[in-house]
Amino acid sequence: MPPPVDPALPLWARILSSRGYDTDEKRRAFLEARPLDPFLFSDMKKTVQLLHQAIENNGRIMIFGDYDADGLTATAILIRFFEHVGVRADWLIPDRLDEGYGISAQHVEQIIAGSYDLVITVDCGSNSVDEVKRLKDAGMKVIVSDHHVVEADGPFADAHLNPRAEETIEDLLSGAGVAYLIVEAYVSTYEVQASDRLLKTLRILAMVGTVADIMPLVGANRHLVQEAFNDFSDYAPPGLKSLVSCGAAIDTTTVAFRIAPSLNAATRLGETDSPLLLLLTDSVQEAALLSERLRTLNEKRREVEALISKEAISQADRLAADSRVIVVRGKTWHTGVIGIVAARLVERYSKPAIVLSYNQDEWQGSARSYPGIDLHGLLTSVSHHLIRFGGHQRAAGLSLSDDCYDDFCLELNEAAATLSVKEPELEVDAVLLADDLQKESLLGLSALEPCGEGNPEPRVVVEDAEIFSIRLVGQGKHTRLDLIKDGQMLTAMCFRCNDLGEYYVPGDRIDVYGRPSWNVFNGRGNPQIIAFDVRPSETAENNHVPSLEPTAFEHVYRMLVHLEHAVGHGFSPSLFAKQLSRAYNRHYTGKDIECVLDVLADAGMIRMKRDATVYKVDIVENPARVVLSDTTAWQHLIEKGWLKSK
Ligand SMILES: [Mn+2]
Repeated sequence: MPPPVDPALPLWARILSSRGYDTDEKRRAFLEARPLDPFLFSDMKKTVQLLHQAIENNGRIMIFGDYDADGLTATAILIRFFEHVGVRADWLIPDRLDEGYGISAQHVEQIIAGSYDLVITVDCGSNSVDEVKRLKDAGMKVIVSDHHVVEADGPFADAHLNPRAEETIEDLLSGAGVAYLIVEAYVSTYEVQASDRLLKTLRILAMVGTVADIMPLVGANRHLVQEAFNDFSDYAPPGLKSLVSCGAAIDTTTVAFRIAPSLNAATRLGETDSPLLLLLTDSVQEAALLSERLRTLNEKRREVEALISKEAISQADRLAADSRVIVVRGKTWHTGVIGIVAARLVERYSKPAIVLSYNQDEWQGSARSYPGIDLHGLLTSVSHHLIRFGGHQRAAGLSLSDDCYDDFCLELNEAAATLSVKEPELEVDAVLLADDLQKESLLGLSALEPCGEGNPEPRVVVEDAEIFSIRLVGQGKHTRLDLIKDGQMLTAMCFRCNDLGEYYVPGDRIDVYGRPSWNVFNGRGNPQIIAFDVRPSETAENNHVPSLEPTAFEHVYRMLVHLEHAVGHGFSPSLFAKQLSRAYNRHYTGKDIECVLDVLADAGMIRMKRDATVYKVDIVENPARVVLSDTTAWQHLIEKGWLKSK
């Protein structure tokens, strides 16, 4: 539950308040985000001078980038800048599949062979000490611009720009964001024609890198993304426009789910030039051809992924039901898509997943975690089986030799079994009040946009609403609930959810969790909530004081045995209560059921797992003889007066 917040504040302010912006001043600072002064980077002045030197001398310039959407847009920003001031810059982007991230010894030789005067790295380089030194020894000036965590000590490049290495910079910029600031610093120092237009276009590219690289959309990033959205239709490079379907508004969802995947799909399949050329072209015709090419590659990526997913799922289905981590492998699986496949498996099985593919005499894999499980910690505990691994809590990469595979799987599952998994809690920013259902209040939420990483979409709970009607919509795929809350109507849309009707009937009181909005349809507006969860109303349940008779335990246990197969797969206590009430002609509520289940579990008669609103129960075969009234849970009920003892 959110911390207590002044209920007199408007909804948007209460949301910000619960996110830590708990004074007017902090809220204003959040909303009126400012750009970052590029000269806060201690090496920015020097960077600008090096750039100027190269431009004046018409020097040979090399941009070394990265193959993901952030690295590609960062590269495009600098190439476009040099082109604008009349200097050609070459680029080098490593191959995602054969070379991997960062500058290698071979790249260094390749760059030296090209006898460049200035090398600028973007979105990489902060830890490439030896490579940079080698370039400098060969007589080149090297500017490293990056945003990854710096592990190397001391200055090793002619200029090093990395927001993480600057004490005065708090913003977590993307690689493209850093590249953009280089240009901004340059045009504020030297005269550049039509610089206003140039900056607007480059800022749009930086926005794509920022959103694609999942940078927090607060502070300077929030400002940059807001401005770029405003400028998009007038100043975006034709390549980006061609990736957005006609008429679609530009927002973080479009960038994250349309633009970035299209750019990434090409490099996943080993093609680096076409996405970069798409970002560089000013010709609408060329943009159309290249975006068609990316669409084809993205289609192909989807096909490859679908095929591997299918094989992975059939392997995962054969794994023991009690395995804690899904590990699957395929000799020929395409390494460019195994990360996406792992994410699909996590979604499907609600467990961490590792997908391995055989490459260069070892199994190379991509791992994704399930909320509440520290994946990096888990891999660390079995690292003696691994050749390499790295990553963080939610995602990691790893490699292992073929003969380690079985032991690795075994020990990984053992390690995972010892973890206590925290149930993901439903976090909300605010409790929706009756006044919040007004048009002004709901439209006022637009002040919080753009939402994304670091500034999620508003999540609220509507407590104790009464169901007026339940309808299936969208060819039976979604559910629409019409609700009455404090005498007002509102709609809850539950997308990709069509079984609510089995759990609830009109008249039931529920809590709805979701994103509130003002929905306009056919010229008429009404309050709506895009629901991500619906639960029996806690207030209504809490107001109900259980008054159980000892027979309740027998009733529940019998029903569990009767429904043994079904309850093992998960059920809602309120639905169970309805069936039980009907069977025994006595009124039970979901809360009664929960109390009874607690006692049965305490007595060792059932094993119980709770996942959000869903309970899973296994009946213990031949349980040890126990007296229910000896359990703590029973005593607890007696103390509360919820159970009448004989
Ligand atoms: Mn990056």
